[in-house]
Amino acid sequence: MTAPALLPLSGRRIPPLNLGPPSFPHHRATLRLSEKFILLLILSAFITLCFGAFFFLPDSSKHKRFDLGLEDVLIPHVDAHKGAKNPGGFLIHGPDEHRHREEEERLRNKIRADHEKALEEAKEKLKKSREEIRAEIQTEKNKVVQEMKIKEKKPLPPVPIPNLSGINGGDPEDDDIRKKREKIKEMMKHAWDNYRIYGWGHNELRPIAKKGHSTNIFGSSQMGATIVDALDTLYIMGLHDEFRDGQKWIEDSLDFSVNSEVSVFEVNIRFIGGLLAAYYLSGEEIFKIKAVQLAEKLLPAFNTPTGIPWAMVNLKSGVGRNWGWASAGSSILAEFGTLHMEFVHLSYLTGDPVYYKKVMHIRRLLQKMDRPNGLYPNYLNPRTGRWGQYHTSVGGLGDSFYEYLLKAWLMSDKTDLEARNMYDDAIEAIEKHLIKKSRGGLTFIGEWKNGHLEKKMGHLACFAGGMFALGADGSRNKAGHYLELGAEIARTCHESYDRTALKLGPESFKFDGAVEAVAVRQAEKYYILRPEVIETYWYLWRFTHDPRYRQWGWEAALAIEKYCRVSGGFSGVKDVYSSTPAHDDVQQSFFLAETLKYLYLLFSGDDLLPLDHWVFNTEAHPLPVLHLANTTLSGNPAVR
Ligand code: DMJ
Repeated sequence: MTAPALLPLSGRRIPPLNLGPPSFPHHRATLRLSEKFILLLILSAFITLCFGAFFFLPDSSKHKRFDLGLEDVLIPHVDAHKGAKNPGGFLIHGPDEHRHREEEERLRNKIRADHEKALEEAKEKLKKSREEIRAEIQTEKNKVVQEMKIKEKKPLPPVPIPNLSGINGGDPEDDDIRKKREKIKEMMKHAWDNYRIYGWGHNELRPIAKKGHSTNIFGSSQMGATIVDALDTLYIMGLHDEFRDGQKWIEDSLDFSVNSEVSVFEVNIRFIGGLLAAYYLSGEEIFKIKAVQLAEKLLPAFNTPTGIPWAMVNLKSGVGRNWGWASAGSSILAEFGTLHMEFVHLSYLTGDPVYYKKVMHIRRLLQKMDRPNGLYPNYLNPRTGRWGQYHTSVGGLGDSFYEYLLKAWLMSDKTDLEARNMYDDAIEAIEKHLIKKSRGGLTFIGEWKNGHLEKKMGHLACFAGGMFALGADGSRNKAGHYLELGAEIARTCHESYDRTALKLGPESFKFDGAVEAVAVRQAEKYYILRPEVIETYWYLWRFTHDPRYRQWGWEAALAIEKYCRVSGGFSGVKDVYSSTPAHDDVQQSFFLAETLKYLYLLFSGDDLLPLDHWVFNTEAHPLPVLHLANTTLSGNPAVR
């Protein structure tokens, strides 16, 4: 990452003000009702004028007519010499002509009466007090909201439900492991209960100040990010009362019709991913409906000259833009490249290929581009379709793009070979140019910047240990090699934890001469409850059953309990090398979505969410494998 101090969350940063233009048609009804009355008045005045002109002008039939064609269609008229014309343009004579005049008169009277009624209503409105008008607007608003709710309840088309085995269970036989699992569940309850008390509905929690918290990635609205992110963890832990509380809040209060500029990537992985996982686990339709509503709001972000989405979109106006700090106005690889899983599921569940087409378009575009040294740079300009700065990283800004190539293949029941090939090509280039061994024998993943390798690895890049292990099976005859590589990355990341005072890892660490796996700059010494190292332990545990991964995971859990737990929840710490660390006073939503979920899975049996049926999105939301071979998602590589 380029500026870790500014990257408190997933490595994406601080957007400035929203300069977006007006609203989306969808929401006008609910939010512009007062304007409706003004418009009504103007319209009435205009109609009065038109009618005045129409009735007081001399009868055109007695004079020379300017036949402009349209007139025949819009107003039935009479030709003085040749008889009347009906609306279709045929000539009418004798009694027919009389009947036609009567009909015309009747129509005029009706229009006049309607118009007068509208005028009267408008006058009545103006006589009312401000409060009365406000109350009426509120009633109308409520009506629209009610109608929308009814619409929301409309079921989406049925699709074959994928294999959902393993959503319960995982009870460990070993007593010690069972106790550890129980402890993780208790930590989850502590995090959730405090959020419930002090931060309910806010995006995140300040566990020391004991109040709500949010950041720019969620926009300016309270969208209950922690609720949505935590749901599936609650579900698999059997915390069903808490799950139902969250569901109720989502039903009653989660509203996407807000004038708020959000990160497309973050909202996709946390909200759409979280809602879809909650839907698959619980079968509750509301989650699917909300996911689809939100996805519709993200679609305008793709309205760029290239189809590469903007980083941010205003949920109300649909106006998008990129982070001010991104090189040359670029979109970020890890952001526009981390939509595939959720978008394929959206197309699957709705039967609407629009989502699928958006992500496949991104893939096509990337396939056509030159890649320096076979590497994907992190920045791509959505206007020109050209790379920005040549910076490549498997940590922040690049990370989950590679993850989603592999997971697209896994999620398609291994039929999306195109994605698998792109993944294999990408990691071969990464291994060649970015992965090195330190003098002390630690394998690390550096970053390619300005033509040279920076020997620094971010906490975010530690997820790659799990990714290499997950992708070992199905690789180009190198399964053993990738499993080993995954294990080496896990060891390095464990070292980055072990070499600190708190036994928690820094945000990024260096490999420079005598310095190995240690943060050097003060701004890189923080730990914000991130999951990546524990995620890697869990994947390695599933594939090897080597007890060291459970032991390392337990060390991390104890350290979190000891140094991050406070009375109001869990907080990040500012310096993992200080034995008396200051807290940052933020309980990140991904702590509940990912860190605690991976810990819980680490101490569960493999029958809970088995990896041949479930693929975890980058926010640890499990989505089922789809058997797409017989499904029509136009352009689906499995079908072609
Ligand atoms: C999460 O939001 C996701 O894992 C994302 O891909 C990057 N990292 C954060 C947590 O560290």
